[in-house]
Amino acid sequence: MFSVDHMRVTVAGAARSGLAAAELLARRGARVTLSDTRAVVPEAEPLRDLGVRLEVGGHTVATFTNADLVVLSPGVPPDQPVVQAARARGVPVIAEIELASRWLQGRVIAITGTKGKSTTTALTGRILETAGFKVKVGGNIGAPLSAQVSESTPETFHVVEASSFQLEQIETFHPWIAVMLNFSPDHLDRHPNVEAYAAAKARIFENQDAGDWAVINADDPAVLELARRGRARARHFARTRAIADGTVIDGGWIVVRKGAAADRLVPLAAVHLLGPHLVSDVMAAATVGVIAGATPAAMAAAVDGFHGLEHAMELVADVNGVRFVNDSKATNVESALRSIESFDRDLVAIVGGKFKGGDLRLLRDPLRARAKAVIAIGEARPLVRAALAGAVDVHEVEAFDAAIARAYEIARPSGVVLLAPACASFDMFRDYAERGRRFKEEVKRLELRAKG
Ligand code: UMA
Repeated sequence: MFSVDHMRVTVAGAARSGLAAAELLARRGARVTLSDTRAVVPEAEPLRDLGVRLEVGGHTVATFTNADLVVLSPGVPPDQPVVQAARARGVPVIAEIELASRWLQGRVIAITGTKGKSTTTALTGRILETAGFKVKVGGNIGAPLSAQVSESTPETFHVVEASSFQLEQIETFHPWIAVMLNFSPDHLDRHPNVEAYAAAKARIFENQDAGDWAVINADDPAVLELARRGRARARHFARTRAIADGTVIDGGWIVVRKGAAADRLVPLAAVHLLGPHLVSDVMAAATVGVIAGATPAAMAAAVDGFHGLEHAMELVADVNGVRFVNDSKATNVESALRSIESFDRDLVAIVGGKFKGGDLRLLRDPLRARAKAVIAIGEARPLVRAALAGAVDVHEVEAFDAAIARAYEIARPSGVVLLAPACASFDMFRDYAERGRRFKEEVKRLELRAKG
């Protein structure tokens, strides 16, 4: 059993992941220093009672080089000098999910991909719960894995959303089921290139063996390629390709096909999510359900009761015939592309924010075919204009509320206003959730005004 008793452990980043990791480590007997660049971190103060030392206002080299172990929060870039100095001194540097996973007693079902991770993670959790299993849902979805350790039992399924930032720093993290939903360029502000981002994602399969499962999107050639070297048994799902073996759509049902036989899992009529791409996520979750032993009835009931996550293709309101859809979670080009393609016509898309890389020109054709206009917001306004001008009318609007009001005017009388930024939110908001909430507040205001 992994022990940190009396070890000097430095945890970098004192937000959700770092606070949970520091608490876990302190309770397991480590001498913990929690280090953060912020000058004041009030949330960390209670940890002093557990003996945790706080270092605020920056990371000092000694705190990292004198440690026996360094644990990184996902948002802390691993290539910064203090981390490199620790590594150069032979200090192991691991991710918070790596730390937590060393103490989990239950099995890990890890879900990664560029788009749809949170939806699939949440739905997988619901399916397994409905089937009567003991389930904990966490990871990148917002609940650090470290906080699940104390409640982990051998029967627990830990359904873990795993981001590239987390997977980048694993060592022994070993999912019983690893799911890869899709792959396209993202996070190029953090990873040096697409290859590095891909390599981080592919690490989800790295510690799997023949007793494990890899759930793979066979519609996506990049996923097939990244999964090729894995040793786990593969289960494919495909929404748009005909495959002889795996989870497919047939006669209005999600079915699992094996040669000539096909078992019905979930009727498509039970899927209440906006956008065909979300059906792929449902298929991935159902495939995990089959492996874990959930009955089709439990799966169908869970899917039927699932109306999606906040900020992920969330239908906010219908104001005088104009529908408002919040996809603030569409923080990369691929996600925005999928959400735009979910509508047929009269679309007004709000695009922009802090650009993370990717090719915005991929949005040209889909927008040309269905959009009345694009409202460009945030730092990326000029990039959005340069990428899309000529294919669709682009209006640059500085203030977020004004952007929404302009979108509404253009979408009238019966269009769709879609927040699908294709960019991160950090230029204007704390995170995508705040951006989504602000969108919804503004829509509510429009709704009240429209009602007089
Ligand atoms: N900090 C430092 N040094 C640095 C950088 C940051 O000390 O060099 C500090 C900041 O001052 C702050 C803390 O680190 O106090 C922030 O750490 P964090 O960004 O890891 O924040 P957490 O709250 O711990 O959230 C992390 C994930 N954040 C990121 O990956 C950026 C959350 O994913 C995740 O839900 C949470 O752990 C629980 O597991 C969010 C996310 O945006 C949702 N993820 C990206 C995405 O989905 O695209 C990958």
